[in-house]
Amino acid sequence: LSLIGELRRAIDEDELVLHYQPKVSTKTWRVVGVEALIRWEHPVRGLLQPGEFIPQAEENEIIVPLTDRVLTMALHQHRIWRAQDTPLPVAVNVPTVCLLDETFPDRVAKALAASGVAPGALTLEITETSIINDPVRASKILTELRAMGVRLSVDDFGTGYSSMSYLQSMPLNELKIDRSFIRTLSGSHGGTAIVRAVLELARALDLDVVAEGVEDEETLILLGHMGCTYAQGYYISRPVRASDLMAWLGRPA
Ligand code: G
Ligand code: G
Ligand code: MN
Ligand code: NA
Repeated sequence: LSLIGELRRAIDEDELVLHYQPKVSTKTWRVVGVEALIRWEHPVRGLLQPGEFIPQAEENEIIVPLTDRVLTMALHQHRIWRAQDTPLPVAVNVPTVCLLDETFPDRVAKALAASGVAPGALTLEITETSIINDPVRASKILTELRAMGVRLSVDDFGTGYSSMSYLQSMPLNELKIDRSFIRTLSGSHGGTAIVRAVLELARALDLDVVAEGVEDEETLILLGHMGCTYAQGYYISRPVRASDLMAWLGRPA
């Protein structure tokens, strides 16, 4: 069976699972939300990471039902957390194909309605490159999503080699500074210029900023001092299954 054929089966037979990586406040170190990251519990090959199947899925129409599945699972998990008095906002990664698909806002609306989750509890992470691919179409779809009350975040910010003019015209809420700029903050690297510039830009445009890829305490503290409000990364927590997240938060699963 081809990978795509197998993925079709995986969707039908519930082999796809989500892990969750917390996003924390750099001031209080409290969790403010989680990013859902897909894994595949393959019956023969074991637990597969997204890098092993997402790139191929994105070349095929299977990415559409796969993304719908991820949305449904993430919203369902939010409902469970909410019932446990832990209503963590969830972020889902949106592939380019979906961002440029006119039926996407409607599919998101249906997933929200079916789960009974408030739109504001959902963040969609969109890569900068997929916005730049087709800014006119992206803008139309992002405007519809924003009008529904969903939050919009630009993932991997700073890697798209873009003019950044889209930042003014699109209804965004958040920038996630790519980890390549965060990695050089601590130790002897001393590369703070880009991060400072992004923070300044975000302040002017009234956007939240999340630093990705925080791998040590020094970086987390430095980000707080620089005025970066939110952070995510292995130092805080790796992506973990939902039950482990509750344990990490010190709550019964
Ligand atoms: O979890 P990991 O670091 O291996 O993720 C690798 C890449 O796969 C990241 O770029 C991430 O955005 C992407 N990815 C993870 N989960 C999903 C998902 O549910 N949908 C899509 N489209 N991409 C995902
Ligand atoms: O493209 P996206 O930002 O969605 O990628 C998320 C991926 O980044 C996940 O696969 C996750 O495992 C990985 N990731 C998260 N935190 C860190 C980190 O601190 N260091 C590194 N190297 N990767 C990270
Ligand atoms: Mn992401
Ligand atoms: Na990223």
